[in-house]
Amino acid sequence: GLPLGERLERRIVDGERNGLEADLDDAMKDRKPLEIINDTLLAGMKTVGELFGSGQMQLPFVLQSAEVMKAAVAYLEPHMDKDDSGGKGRIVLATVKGDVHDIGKNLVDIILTNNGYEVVNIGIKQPINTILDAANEHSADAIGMSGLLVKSTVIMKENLEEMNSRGVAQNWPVLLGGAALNRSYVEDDLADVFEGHVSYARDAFEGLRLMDTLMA
Ligand code: B1M
Repeated sequence: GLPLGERLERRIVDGERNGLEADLDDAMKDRKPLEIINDTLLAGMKTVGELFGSGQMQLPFVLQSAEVMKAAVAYLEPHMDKDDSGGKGRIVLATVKGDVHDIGKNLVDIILTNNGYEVVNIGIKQPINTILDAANEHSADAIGMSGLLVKSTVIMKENLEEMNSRGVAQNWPVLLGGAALNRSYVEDDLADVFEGHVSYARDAFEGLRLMDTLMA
């Protein structure tokens, strides 16, 4: 058969869940859970995105891959190093209105939670209203929005404009992430529009670094 790393990557691409746990146990013998996610499982999801984007893979199979990815992350999560004191600050995290993609958002949740933040993860397809209500209700220190669709980049802009018009732009620094964004769109275009502080996180680890800077 294939070497373990390649086999795990294939599992994501093929959406093959049988035997997943045994392979992950083997992989954890010489790699940390986060290394397995970053170097192997995410490579599989990237291939899925390419195959789907080029018409070589149909949506139901993408969904199966996403489910195997989620199962793998859930299995690895208890084995991660953690400081889950929650004492470094509190962030409300959401996938924006109209967008169901949540694997990246949930990874951000795990990384922040395991590194001392309290994360209020309010789920997918969240309108700005709900996001702001949650930020108020939980006295959040920051807001994080995720979105993978090109459409979501427009929604994020509208959300920031809505925060301006409600006069709450200064209340929470905003972190944005997701595959359709890029640094200059966020840090040049959106930062120009927004009356508060907005920054771009390329991945979950940059999200953590940004939070560490913002909360320092
Ligand atoms: Co969708 N999908 N999908 N999809 N899907 C994309 C995004 C797409 C690029 C695929 C493609 O065409 N190549 C494309 C968008 C194209 C566009 O907008 N131009 C697309 C499409 C078109 C769609 C549908 C419209 C398909 C349809 O119905 N015809 C539909 C949309 C439904 C909707 O949202 N209304 C749809 C549905 C789905 C599934 C349900 C099948 C499934 C999602 C399952 C789920 O999430 N529960 C799915 C998947 C799996 C993908 C791809 C293949 C993989 C996404 C993923 O999980 N990646 C994706 C291809 C791609 O992204 N290139 C695709 C792994 C994940 C860890 O990465 O979320 O980027 P990501 O997170 C990264 C960083 O971005 C960052 O950190 C993470 C890494 O550390 N990050 C943050 C993310 N959020 C952050 C927030 C932060 C900080 C960092 O702070 C707040």
